[in-house]
Amino acid sequence: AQQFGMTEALEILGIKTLNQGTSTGSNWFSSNEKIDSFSPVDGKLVASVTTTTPQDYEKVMQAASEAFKTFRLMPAPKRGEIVRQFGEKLRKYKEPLGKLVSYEMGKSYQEGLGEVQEMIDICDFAVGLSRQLHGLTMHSERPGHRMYEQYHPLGIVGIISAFNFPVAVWSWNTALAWICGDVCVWKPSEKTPLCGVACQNIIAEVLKENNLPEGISCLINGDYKVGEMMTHDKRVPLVSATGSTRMGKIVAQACAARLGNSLLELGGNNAIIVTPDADIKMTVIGAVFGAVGTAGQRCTSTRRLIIHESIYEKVKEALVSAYGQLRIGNPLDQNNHVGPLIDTHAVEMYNKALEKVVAEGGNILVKGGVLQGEGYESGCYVKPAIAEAQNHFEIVQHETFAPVLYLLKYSGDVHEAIAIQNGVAQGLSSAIMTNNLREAEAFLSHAGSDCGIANVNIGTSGAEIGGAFGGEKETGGGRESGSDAWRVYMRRQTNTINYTTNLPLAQGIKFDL
Ligand code: UN1
Repeated sequence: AQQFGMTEALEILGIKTLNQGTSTGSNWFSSNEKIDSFSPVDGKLVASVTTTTPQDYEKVMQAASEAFKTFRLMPAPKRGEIVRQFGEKLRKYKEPLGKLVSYEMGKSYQEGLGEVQEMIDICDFAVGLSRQLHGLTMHSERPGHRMYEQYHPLGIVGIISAFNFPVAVWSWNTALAWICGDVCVWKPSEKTPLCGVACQNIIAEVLKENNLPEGISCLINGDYKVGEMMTHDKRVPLVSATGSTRMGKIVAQACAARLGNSLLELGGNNAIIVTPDADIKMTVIGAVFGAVGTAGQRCTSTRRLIIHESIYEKVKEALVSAYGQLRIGNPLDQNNHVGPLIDTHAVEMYNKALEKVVAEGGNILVKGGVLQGEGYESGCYVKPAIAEAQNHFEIVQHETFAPVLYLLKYSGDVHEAIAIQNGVAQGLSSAIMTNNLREAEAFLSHAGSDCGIANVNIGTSGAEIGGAFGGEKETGGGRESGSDAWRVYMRRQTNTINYTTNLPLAQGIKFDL
């Protein structure tokens, strides 16, 4: 049951009608320009945020640079304690924050809560990791020498996040960066700036309670121009960016031009291979959640089903019947499965994709359309659609951030299906539904799926935080979240120590004076 309404949730999170948009922690700065955040749920103005000016950005960078000097000296497990307290706060604020995510972004309340849960989980993960930032020791080739490696804090980490996971992706980056001794500057999507303000208010509480300096967690707001302040800034050794492939290429080039690092999480074009042995019931649940969850606006959303011809009709019928059950409407009403798209521009893209698939020779199986009338005033609610298509269609090759699912047929063995699955520019998530060991292992083998995530008997979306998250090819190659993704947030140093009174040179070189 929901304890309180949206007005109260906004109040708990410290959201005002007009919010200052630049922050170094407890210090906030405002400018004359503002971004209005409209909810795709009801089309209403939620609140506004002021944008970051170049002068404000300078203040942020100065605070961050200063903070780094002390934060890097704090023992990692003590930094872990700060992240632990942040996780505790997130538990406390889970409901209002989940609600804001749902209202500002449009995903279902359950998914909003799920997103906050991902934040809590990554905090727990980072706390443990704060005692495990291990390097290796190696044997020196010289007598009386010791060699080992250390991981040191990197500096200021810039984070550019997307609207679809307006809070979780920030926390994947910050929770790790903080335990690594870095300080963070975050530019949330200009489509979900209030989620940014709410998160900054929560972490500011923690930093204040621990008497930590300004600058450990900073917030900047605005469009790509504000993002460019960071990508071009030599003081930012790492920019972690989530968004479109187009955006990622710009970020990567700007960072590379100054030999800075970028960590990229870009588009996906995720497929589930449905083999003759697939469990149809599981396939349908996995595929439908993957295709319509978050209204098809996850990087991991299922966009393509590659179905064997022997069960094609059966799967098709089951999907059509499942789509018939979907309830579309206010995502805060827990009876609904599908909420709105982020804005009317996204609706346009959705409409174009459906037109294009028909123009290219596809066959619409479940008709789409924009919903109108009571409850749909925002103009952002669309019907999830299914089209029979072919992998080479331009529109199938393209990531449309909307609930459009393409059915593709294969007739040969699993290798044919894998070739279709890999036959796109993106490489984020992939899945196979099979009870056949040979097919499953072929899919996971060196010659199998070329994606960063490859699942067996699970859909493409909903990855756990414990694994490294990211993908290959046009997805950008970055890895965030679990496993050893933390290494990107640190700089590695190799140390050789001589504890003798001789100075032998490596490679046996003789150099006598
Ligand atoms: C994204 O869409 O940017 O695996 C992240 C998932 C979520 C994260 C998606 N845990 O679907």
